[in-house]
Amino acid sequence: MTASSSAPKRVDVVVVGAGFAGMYMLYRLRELGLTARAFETGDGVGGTWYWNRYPGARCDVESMQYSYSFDEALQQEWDWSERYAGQPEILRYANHVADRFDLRTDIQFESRVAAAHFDDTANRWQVTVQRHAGEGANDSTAEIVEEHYDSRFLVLATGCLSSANRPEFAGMDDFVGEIHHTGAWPQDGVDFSGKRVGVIGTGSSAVQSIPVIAAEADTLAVFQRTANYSVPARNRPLEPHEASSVKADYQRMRAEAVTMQSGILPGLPMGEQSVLEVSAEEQQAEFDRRWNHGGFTFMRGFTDLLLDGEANEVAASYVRGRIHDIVEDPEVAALLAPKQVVGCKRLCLDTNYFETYNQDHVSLVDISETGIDRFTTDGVVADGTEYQFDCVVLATGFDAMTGSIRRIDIRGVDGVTIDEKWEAGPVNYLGLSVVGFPNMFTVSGPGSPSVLTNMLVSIQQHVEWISECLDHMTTNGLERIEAEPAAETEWVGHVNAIADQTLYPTCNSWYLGANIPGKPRVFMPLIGFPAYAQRCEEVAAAGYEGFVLSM
Ligand code: NA7
Repeated sequence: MTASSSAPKRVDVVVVGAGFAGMYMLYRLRELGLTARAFETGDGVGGTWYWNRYPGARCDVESMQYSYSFDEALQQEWDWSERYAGQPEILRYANHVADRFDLRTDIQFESRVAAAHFDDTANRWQVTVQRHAGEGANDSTAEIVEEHYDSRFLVLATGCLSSANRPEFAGMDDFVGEIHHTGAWPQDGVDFSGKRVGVIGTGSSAVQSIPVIAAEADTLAVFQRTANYSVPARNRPLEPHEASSVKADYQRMRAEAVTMQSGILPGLPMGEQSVLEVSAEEQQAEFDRRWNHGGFTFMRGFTDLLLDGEANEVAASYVRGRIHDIVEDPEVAALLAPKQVVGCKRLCLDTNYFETYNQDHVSLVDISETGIDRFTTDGVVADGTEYQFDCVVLATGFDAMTGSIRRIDIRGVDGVTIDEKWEAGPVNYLGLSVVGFPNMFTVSGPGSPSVLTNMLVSIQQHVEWISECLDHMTTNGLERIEAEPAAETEWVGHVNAIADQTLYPTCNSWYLGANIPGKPRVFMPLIGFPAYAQRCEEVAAAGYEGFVLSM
């Protein structure tokens, strides 16, 4: 049942989402003196870190770097307990930020932005928000109340990995056990003790959760469609002196991080030569050093690992060798050893992932040829065999980067929907703007470095650029900003040309949308943060080159 509220409320900006992007956007809008309202589907802040509560969920960027840098007192007062922060701690941090800056008063929780239609005459967005009313908010029979907002700007802070990919396997509804998606995990957790558990997927969420689930479950079977590369995270408690030395030098470190392609300071110095220029012994020693250090630094020892197939194979075969060393059963090791380019699908960081397959109650089911056939009342059928479970975990990832935008009914000029506009792929200008959708901004949208970087770094850069743009418009009495078609075309070509110089387009990754049936195969993120940030600055300095601004 749907009820509609009265006249639209007028605000300067509607922000969609209250993750790290939405929260910082609100903060900046307040500083500009603009009225803003953020809408969030969940009942709390944190975005990705609100939803991904699966066991073992952890950030792959080191905690001292995965935080906001815009407020000196904030970065000095917050204490991280581990080298890589776990989800509960990141969520506490998000809540701390919300409280510290009193952001909740401008956030409406349990409220979904269902539609946003651009009024071409008034240059304003008409936004429809849906929220469940009263008791039983999670009950589908609860009344849905629609509220309407009339806003000058629309900021989509919807997150890159927030629209769960939930494959529709035949017979799923007949299954009598529990089914949980890692990206929409129950707030109260899941008790696996004494249970027969199946995990579908072997991406990052699976790699992080499998060792933790295995420690609790009676039996665990993992269904693997594509073997994935993972290197040890080497997570550990942070020593007090490590945190204090970073804090003493935070400003310099943050400034240096943004000169890195990924916006992340490397744990070990970056390599300066091709892996093919050094001897086999030197290759081995360098990979050993990085493997033992832990983390993404593994891929940063040589200059060409993601540029040259032969160079990549040296790193790939090193990881395969490690998998064979760790996994005792050679047949299981062979199945776990990936064949594709290493780093092409996002590299995973783990804590005892491959070791977990040495436990007697853990098994690996190869579905590379057959896929999942169907669910039954008691379990899952693959390759003609039924596997019985009490609980199945879908670690099947996300409709990344565009999913949470496309599920909103967004209509721009002439009523064109964002779905229509992006039918052949998410065209955009600077990953910030889309032709035909004036006064709308995407934070870490497709076409920007986003998921190839420390997200907090990219979010801050985008939010600050958008804030300065809105300030410029307000100061100059400008009502409307829209990207020019030629700029959009040039930008899409630029993003593709850079990707094509690398090995990224060679495998079926979610960067390409290849994990979602029917999604256009387009490399969505832009490689390289520093050149991108510089281009954004130049565009602004040149009076918003590539945009049309009008009264
Ligand atoms: P990912 O990395 O997209 O992994 C999803 C996994 O699920 C991957 O192994 C997929 O196999 C598998 N998958 C997806 N659909 C199916 C179906 N229909 N049948 C069988 N297996 C399937 O998502 P994650 O949540 O692990 O990680 C996402 C990002 O979050 C990660 O990169 C970090 O940035 C954090 P495939 O490889 O497609 O054959």
